[in-house]
Amino acid sequence: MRERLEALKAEALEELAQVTNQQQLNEMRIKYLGKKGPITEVLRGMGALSAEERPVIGQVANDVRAAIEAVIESKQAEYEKAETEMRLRAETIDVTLPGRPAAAGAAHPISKVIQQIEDIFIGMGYTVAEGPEVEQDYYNFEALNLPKNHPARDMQDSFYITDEILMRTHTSPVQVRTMEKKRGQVPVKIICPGRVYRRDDDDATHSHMFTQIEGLVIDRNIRMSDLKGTLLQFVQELFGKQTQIRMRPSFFPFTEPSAEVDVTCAMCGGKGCRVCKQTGWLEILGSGMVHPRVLEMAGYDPEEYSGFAFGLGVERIAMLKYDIEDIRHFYTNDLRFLKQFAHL
Ligand code: FA5
Repeated sequence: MRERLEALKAEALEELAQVTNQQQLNEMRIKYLGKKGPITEVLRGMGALSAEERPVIGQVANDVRAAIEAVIESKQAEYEKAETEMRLRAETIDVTLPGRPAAAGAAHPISKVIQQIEDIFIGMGYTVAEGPEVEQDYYNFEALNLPKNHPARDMQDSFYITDEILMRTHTSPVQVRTMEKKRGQVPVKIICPGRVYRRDDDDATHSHMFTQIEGLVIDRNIRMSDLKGTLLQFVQELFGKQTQIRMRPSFFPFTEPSAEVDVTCAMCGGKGCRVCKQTGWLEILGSGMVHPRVLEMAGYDPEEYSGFAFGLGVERIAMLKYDIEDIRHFYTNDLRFLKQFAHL
């Protein structure tokens, strides 16, 4: 029996020396150490031995088993170490590798220009008001001294939803809504940014949907010079200290007198160029002293109060400030265009 065990040991160790992978090792473990393996079989036959021989052979059997186990364990440890190393190598993270920047979005250039303009007026003590884009004919026209069939309605070709409801053509209805809310109290000092809609044919300087910012100030003793001073301060903050303004007499049914306001052309500094059509000036907004009829309809006594108002086109201002030649760029969602303004 001793010889049989020694032979088993030699055979097992030789076979184990040939083992090259985990699967073969598992098979060896089952073959030599398993319940149906040769060592167990030898041990089962020990009943036939004498009482003296039994512990001796038992010891030999245990030694053989221990020797085989030791080789298997050491091979097992070797494989585990190799596998761990392989996994570590595969999962290594190079912490010195520069990260991939996440693509971040940015506010639309028009939103940014609105923000810049709001900041300037908030700095002068104005608050920001808002009104609906789907508006009543009354607020968009009638309360602004433009009764039905008034020829000046043609100045702003409109999208009507019903006879009485339309897409607002300008931000001026917010003037009326604000005055109604204030119920005759002064001062009123608001700006109102928002989208407006007109049945204009789209071209390089016109869009059927664009953005205006309305301004309205009402108090006692508000004069045309206040309007001029405010607008000069505004354009110099927005375009630079060298910028000048010029007021040209104009007509709006809701202001009297009315003026269109030009700024010195930023491209040529006022000398005359292609952009300003050699005039040195560019138009940016409409303005005037609030018409007494408009004040009266909104609950303000025109004998006691006066005010000025203006309405500017944000896209036109953005085009001037950033040298953009076509208003349609703002609305065609070309990322190559939009990304240029991400840092503003
Ligand atoms: C008005 O809309 C008046 N409500 C402005 C106003 C307010 C006058 C308060 C007096 C007192 P106007 O139609 O001119 O005015 O438009 C004002 C500005 O909007 C223009 O100076 C121009 O910059 C811009 N604008 C007008 N039509 C378009 C268009 N189709 N596309 C882009 N911008 C436009």
